Amino acid sequence: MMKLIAGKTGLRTLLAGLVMVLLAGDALAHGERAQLASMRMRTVHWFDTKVEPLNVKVGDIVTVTGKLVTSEWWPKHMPSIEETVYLNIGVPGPTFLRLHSEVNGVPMMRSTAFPLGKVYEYKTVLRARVAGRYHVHPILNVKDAGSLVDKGTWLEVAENDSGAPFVNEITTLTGETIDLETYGLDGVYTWHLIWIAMGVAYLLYWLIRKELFIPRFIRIRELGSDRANELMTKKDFVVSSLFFTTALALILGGYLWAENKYPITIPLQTGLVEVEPIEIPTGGLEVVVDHATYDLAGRSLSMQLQLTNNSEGPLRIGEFLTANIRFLNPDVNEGEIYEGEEMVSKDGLTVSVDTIEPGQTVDVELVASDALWEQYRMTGLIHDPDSRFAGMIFYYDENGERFFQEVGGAVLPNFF
Ligand SMILES: [Cu+2]
Repeated sequence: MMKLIAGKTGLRTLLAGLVMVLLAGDALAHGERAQLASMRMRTVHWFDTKVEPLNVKVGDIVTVTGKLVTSEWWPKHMPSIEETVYLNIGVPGPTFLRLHSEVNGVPMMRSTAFPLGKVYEYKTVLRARVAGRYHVHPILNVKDAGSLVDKGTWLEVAENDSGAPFVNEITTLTGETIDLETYGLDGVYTWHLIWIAMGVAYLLYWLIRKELFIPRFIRIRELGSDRANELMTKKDFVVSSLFFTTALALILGGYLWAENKYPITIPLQTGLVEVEPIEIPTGGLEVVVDHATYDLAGRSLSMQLQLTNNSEGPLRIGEFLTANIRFLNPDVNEGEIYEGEEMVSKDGLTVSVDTIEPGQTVDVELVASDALWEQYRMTGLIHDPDSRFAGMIFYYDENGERFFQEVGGAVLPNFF
């Protein structure tokens, strides 16, 4: 019998271990693949994401910069980013301090609103707090819709040389210098202990009375609910009253203690900051999407576009971006790939017309194909009840200057 139990426990431990390993595997992906393909394609187009440096020590500064375009194809069933949105960094736990963040030059410690179809350039300055290896993602928390995540960049944080504990010193408005890592901790511990002691004492009283839920439930069944008051003895009444009075006294005492210890406080600040959006630099290229198909077997998206070049010089299409995946046109060979950047298909884009001359209107086929479609679970877009796609095309003039704009429309699946 014992052996059997031991065997079962062993199996259970093994299973638990297996589950942990599986969960850990999932945690590495941070949900970047979990979100609906249509949501990743039609909400926010993140690009030029740069995390630097990629190797730091505890206490060092890390800067995250990048740009994003809010999609004109924003799903109608999703709460809009034009209401309330908050820029943050997605890392596991409080492993960094966020020292500063800005969008289009405006300080962004509060929430804002992003009108659709515009460009936003952001910058976030972090200080590494805990050693480890992190997948750092810029993230937008959209009110009522949840978080929209950019792709991640691996960042290594090593222990600092001295091994000294991390300090986060600030000077308060009253001129006092405090370390936020430890400030007020004694008070937190003391008050928690006091309340835990109260709770345990109350439980102990009823445990010693040896009458908890089930015996009392049975008694009430015997007596009938109109005689339930008889369960309460005089002693119970006195003890409960004492606990009640002590709880009220502790609440009042806690309040007075805090008022006395921290006489000058201001409430947590909230509010909406306004940001001036930047217009998309379309560079005189007019795009009409004729139709688009998603080829399941070929893991590729084909777009038939009609392009009109209203600019002075020739234009060449260098990149298509959707759901944080970059498909680069190797013939144009423009567009920087940053250190540590993921989800880039270096030769994933083919363009049927190499150069669009000024004044010309041409039909162009764009094919974005790569195994990344499969790897990032983008094939799910064919299960979408409103089959639409959106993405960004990036193009260059003869001097290598970059322009871009969003393309989008209906997409038909192709099963053959
Ligand atoms: Cu990640």
